[in-house]
Amino acid sequence: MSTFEMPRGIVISGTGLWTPPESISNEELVQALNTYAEKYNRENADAIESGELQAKPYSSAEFIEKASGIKSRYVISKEGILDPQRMRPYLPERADEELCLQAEMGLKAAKLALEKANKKPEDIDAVIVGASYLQRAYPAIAIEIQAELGIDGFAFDMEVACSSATFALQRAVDAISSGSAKAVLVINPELASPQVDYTDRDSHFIFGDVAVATVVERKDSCNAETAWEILGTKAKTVFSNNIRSNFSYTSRAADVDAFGEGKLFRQNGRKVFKEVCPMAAAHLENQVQELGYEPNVISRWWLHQANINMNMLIAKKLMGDDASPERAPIVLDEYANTGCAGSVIAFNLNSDDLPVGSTGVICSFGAGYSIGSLALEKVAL
Ligand code: CO8
Repeated sequence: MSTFEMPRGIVISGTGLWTPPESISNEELVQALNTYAEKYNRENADAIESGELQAKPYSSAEFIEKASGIKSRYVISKEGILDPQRMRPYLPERADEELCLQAEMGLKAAKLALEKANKKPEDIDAVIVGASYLQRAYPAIAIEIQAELGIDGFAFDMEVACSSATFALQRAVDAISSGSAKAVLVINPELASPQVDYTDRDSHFIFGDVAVATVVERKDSCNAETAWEILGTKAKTVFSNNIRSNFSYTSRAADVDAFGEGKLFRQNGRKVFKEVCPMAAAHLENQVQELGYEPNVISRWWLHQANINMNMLIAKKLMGDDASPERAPIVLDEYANTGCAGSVIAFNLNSDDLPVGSTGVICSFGAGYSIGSLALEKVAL
């Protein structure tokens, strides 16, 4: 498997970031879980005493920040998550005639990306929505957004967990290279909070909600003053059971509770950490070397945002003593793990300052396992 070197002349001309208005601090989250656990342990004291049930362990804000680097996360709806009687967001169902929540989030990011790229919906001929979870199977969220923007062309949804954005960007590059599209709007509305078990101390702190979008197009049609030319893309998957989400429409036919024990997000975080860091570092080193660069000369690494210690380790493997937050920016402290959106948020917030001629890599790594990356160079138009 080698880096896909497409003909030069395809650029990222703009990205958009939509951040939900509500944020939850570690302290707020921990207080909700600990209140819930206290009540659960009190109400089930006899069963816990007899060994029939396990006591719910308490969470700690200090642990969360030290183990992950996460200080807060944005969510669509905070109140239900922090209610010890509920422990999940409250997202009322919408009528078929209304825009669904994920399409609404994606649309906001898409409009910002179009504005940044100086593009109108009529300039776009394909829409790809990539996300870790999709609110429904069909009609595609991408087609809903396409209709809302009035885009003529084709649209589809895809899921590759944390690599849904980088893999979708690679699909955009493929479509433009092959001539099936001229300008593609890639949208990543990560609606993470409904899949979090907020009663589980191992994972209640990990995720946040957000939406990002990216315009990928031919350089010769680009209206922006500067853009990021795509030098190469690289995607890799290796099967692993260490990160799983098991809730499924087939649960109904298997006579099990779709959201019962073990059906929401779960992972063996230590194993993921140990296995994914070397894989991601080797993947990135190979990619830039295949393109004729040593990792240390790359101006910026917009890495996947799951864990600060993971990012520091990977940055150190790539840049040695030159590794720094300036060269591998961190956004997970504020946004937490936003699935596939993290590296695009890092790019959106930390790329305008770089001069023309700078190089950079957007990279994701996560469930599957999956690793996806795009090597870029800033160009003037
Ligand atoms: N408070 C206090 N103690 C805790 C807490 C807590 N909140 N959580 C765990 N502990 C305890 C554990 O129970 C354990 O106790 P003991 O030693 O008694 O068993 C102890 O602390 C140590 O626990 P861990 O070994 O789990 O702690 P780590 O130091 O390994 O840190 C991490 C845990 C932070 C999870 C870390 O392992 C990590 O980040 N690993 C990388 C994981 C990663 O990147 N995963 C990717 C997940 S996301 C993804 O790929 C796809 C999902 C897509 C969904 C996206 C939707 C938008």
